[in-house]
Amino acid sequence: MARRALITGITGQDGSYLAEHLISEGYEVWGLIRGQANPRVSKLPKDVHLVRGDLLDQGSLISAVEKVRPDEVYNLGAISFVPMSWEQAELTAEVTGMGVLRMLEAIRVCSSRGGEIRFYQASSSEMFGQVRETPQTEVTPFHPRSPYGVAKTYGHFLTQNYRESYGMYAVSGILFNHESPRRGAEFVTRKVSLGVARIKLGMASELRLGNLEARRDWGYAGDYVRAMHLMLQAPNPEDFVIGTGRTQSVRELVEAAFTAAGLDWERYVIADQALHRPAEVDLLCADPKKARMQLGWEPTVPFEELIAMMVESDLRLLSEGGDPQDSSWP
Ligand code: GDR
Repeated sequence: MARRALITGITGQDGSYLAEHLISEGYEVWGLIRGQANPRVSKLPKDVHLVRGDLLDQGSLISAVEKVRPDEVYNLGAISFVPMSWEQAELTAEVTGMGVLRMLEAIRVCSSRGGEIRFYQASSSEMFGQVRETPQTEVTPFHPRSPYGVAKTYGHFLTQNYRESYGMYAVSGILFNHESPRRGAEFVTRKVSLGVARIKLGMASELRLGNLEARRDWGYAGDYVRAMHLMLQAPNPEDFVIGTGRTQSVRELVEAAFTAAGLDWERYVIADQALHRPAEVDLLCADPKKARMQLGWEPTVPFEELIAMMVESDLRLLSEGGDPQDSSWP
């Protein structure tokens, strides 16, 4: 019988890539969908099954797990845009933090009736925040710098605690920034690739950004979902850092994106103080050695190639009249 996976956040960038990957591995894939008439559902692969539920609603998660009887649960659902977490801190705590507790509880209750359910928690490099060391590993201490980072840290420790308290197969992937043509338009890589495409096509004359000096470890989302799956196949439940081990500044990202379209970024980019965050994470850089050694995982798309792929995709999308805001992807 096909193994069954339940994915929360299936309509997001990672959820969509993970669903495709698991289907290609022979899984029966279920997505947890909240709200009525969710418009993003139409973009999912047609073999994905849907079950209703919400990370804010404990009973709905128990019902979903009971109905699907998954072998693996991937908890990717979250409020994931860091600036929004200052504006809606309580909601972020509820969805991104308490949502993990509710999903773990649903699994604990349902597994007590037999059958192991393996759990993957989408932890984040934002937990490192004001970094204590570089590069960051599985044992680097956390110092989150946003309500989002704090909520993710809660979910991370809770996952570890359920593993230790109940012997559950529950793991966290500490994923560094990962991007693709499906990235939401609010995140900096996609904002830049869309901005470059608009300027190139004569639809805009400038691009306003915040802190150009922040440094991130940017990889390709399609590679990172493979790591999620590999983590749940390991003989023992353990946490892993997933990243490329290389770091670039937002300025370097901008330069790469404009260069990919044959434009000079300095003519178009405006650094706007109003877009700076109340507390910034200045530098993130992964040490993915453990994932390489134990999972055999390697990133395959270098930074410049990733950015060029995104610019090219947005040039195509906009020249065909597509709307990047319609919750869809090319
Ligand atoms: P991040 O991603 O906060 O690292 O979290 P984001 O792309 O939003 O920001 C990266 C860096 O770019 C700087 N920046 C800007 N960011 C945005 N969004 N818009 C701008 O105009 C802009 N100008 C400069 C930011 O200050 C920041 O330093 C992402 C999310 O996907 C999280 O959910 C995830 O957990 C982490 O990555 C790993």
